Amino acid sequence: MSEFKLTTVEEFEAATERLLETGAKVGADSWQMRVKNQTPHCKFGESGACCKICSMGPCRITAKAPRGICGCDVHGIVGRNFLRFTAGGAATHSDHGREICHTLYETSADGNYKVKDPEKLIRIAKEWDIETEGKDIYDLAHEVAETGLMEYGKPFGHQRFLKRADKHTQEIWEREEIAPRAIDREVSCSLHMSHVGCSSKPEALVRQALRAGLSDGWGGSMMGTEFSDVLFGTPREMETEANLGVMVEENVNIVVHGHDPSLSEMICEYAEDPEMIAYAKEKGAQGITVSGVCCTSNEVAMRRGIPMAGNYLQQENVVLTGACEAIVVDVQCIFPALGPLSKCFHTKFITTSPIAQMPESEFIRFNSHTAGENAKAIVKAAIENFQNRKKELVHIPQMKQKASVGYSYEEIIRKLDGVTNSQVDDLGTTMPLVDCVKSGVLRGAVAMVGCNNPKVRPDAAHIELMKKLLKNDIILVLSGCSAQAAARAGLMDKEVIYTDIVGAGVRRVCELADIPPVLHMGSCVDISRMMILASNIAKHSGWTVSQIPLVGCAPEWMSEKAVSIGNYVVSTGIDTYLGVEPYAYGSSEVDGLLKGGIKDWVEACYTVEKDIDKLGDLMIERIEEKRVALGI
Ligand code: XCC
Repeated sequence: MSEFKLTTVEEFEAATERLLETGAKVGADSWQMRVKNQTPHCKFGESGACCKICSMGPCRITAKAPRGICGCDVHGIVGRNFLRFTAGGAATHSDHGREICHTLYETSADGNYKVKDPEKLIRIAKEWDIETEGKDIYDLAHEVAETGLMEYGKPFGHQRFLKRADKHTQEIWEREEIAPRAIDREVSCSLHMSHVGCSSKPEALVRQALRAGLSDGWGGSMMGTEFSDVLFGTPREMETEANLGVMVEENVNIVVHGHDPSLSEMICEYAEDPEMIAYAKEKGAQGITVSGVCCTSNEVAMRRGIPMAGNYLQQENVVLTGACEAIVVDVQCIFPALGPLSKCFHTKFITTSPIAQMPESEFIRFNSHTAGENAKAIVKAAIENFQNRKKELVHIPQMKQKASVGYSYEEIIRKLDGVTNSQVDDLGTTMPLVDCVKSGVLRGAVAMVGCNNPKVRPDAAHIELMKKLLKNDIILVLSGCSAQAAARAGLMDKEVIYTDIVGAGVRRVCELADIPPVLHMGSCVDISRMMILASNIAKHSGWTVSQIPLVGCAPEWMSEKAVSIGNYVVSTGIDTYLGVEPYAYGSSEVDGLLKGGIKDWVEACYTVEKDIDKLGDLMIERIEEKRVALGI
């Protein structure tokens, strides 16, 4: 067995404790303190039984007051809240996708943004019946971008990308009337349905929640992923590192945080510019290190090998190192706490998007026309800030692991092709993977995704579940903060397969395909890559998606986006396991639909289990049940 050692959650926690001591010295607030102030949480809010959709209330449902003033019962109230929660997530992902469409529209041969993957662009154009012959690649990019933008508001028809799904899944969407129409329409319709005096029937509200989720996963998010690939390159296997130890004390440290790669890609470009590096040296540093937090980090790790400093609940830690010259953010998952926290240090907290404006930040408005100038100004400001460090506050926990990342759908197929070469469609085949599952070398797969949530011991659920599943010969595909938890622990180092953490079957497959046992597929929007993978497995194997020994899991989820994701994952036929309750348990009807009833519609549903070990057992059981049903 190998010498390789995982970093434990206890080691993560000890590093955080040490950083919080620095925080205490400078009077910094922390999420750990705020959690204490906010606990216990309001039970009405947590169970979804509080309605403040009109101003007659707020109405809170109890045994003594079973209906709101309008007469809506708890099932209607919880259902409306659940739908609004989903709509918030679908809007957020999809608006990110829309921004990427706009960036694609702005590409030009001599501009800030170029087409890096023309093949993918041509493939999408053909899929969308856009003439490609004899067309300049930038004219084509503009036409595809405009067609993509139309997907948000088109008056008729359904999302174009639905045709990518296997036939059976498409038929389910059609039959259940959940095939998403224009993305903005699904979000608006969700708000309309949940307005005072509209729907209060749980079935109707949950059905729309599924449709809104699908407009995200097979609409906005999928465009976000695909067009980011066209713009910045489709991820290929790449070596990088993860955890706070990727920050370098002698260098200017710039941390990128958020979700939209348009900004972080530019920052990375300029941080590599010899002129900027020389300037950093002039200011007393040895160089410039860019690292990342949250999904922006995943984006640049997947395409450039930029190291991942941390995930969602590590964002304050990067500032607490005292060695962060600038934390540069775009949109989503950014703590407003970074404003006051950065003031306790020399750190510049730079916001860049009109979508995410925060007090006590420096706002440098970023847009595609001025992207180069903006990025250069940000890198320069960080360099000039190096001399303002308070040396006595600097402490970077010396903790990092190697990680192989970059497993887009295309890259997974390429890796599988290395094992057997059997083309099925123009993107290759998933059959080697299917054969491993059929033979039992792999028992199945889990798509593990999502955030950190202080309701769960941070990162512990992700990492412990991954270890349990790997031991049981279940391979994992990951995204978002789950992927970063794995990378920080060392589970993305290919060496991990030579330890007893990994079962013999997973080891064999990983050795043959030369992959780590947990595959980093990207950011939150890249869960759309997982949908393509699942549908193509269904197409190639002849199974339906719901028959594949595959489940989804978000053990530490927290955001509205996560619920939107969950809804499109179950609606694609993949049972989904959560470690945190959605705000829906106040209604037996809504709760019952989510955890069982919707199975009659989409062949999959949710399971919620807060005991993480049990959650793992339930997933393994489900995978084994699916194997028995398939007779494999
Ligand atoms: Fe945000 Fe995408 Fe959640 Fe992480 S996982 S906390 S949503 S960064 Ni997507």
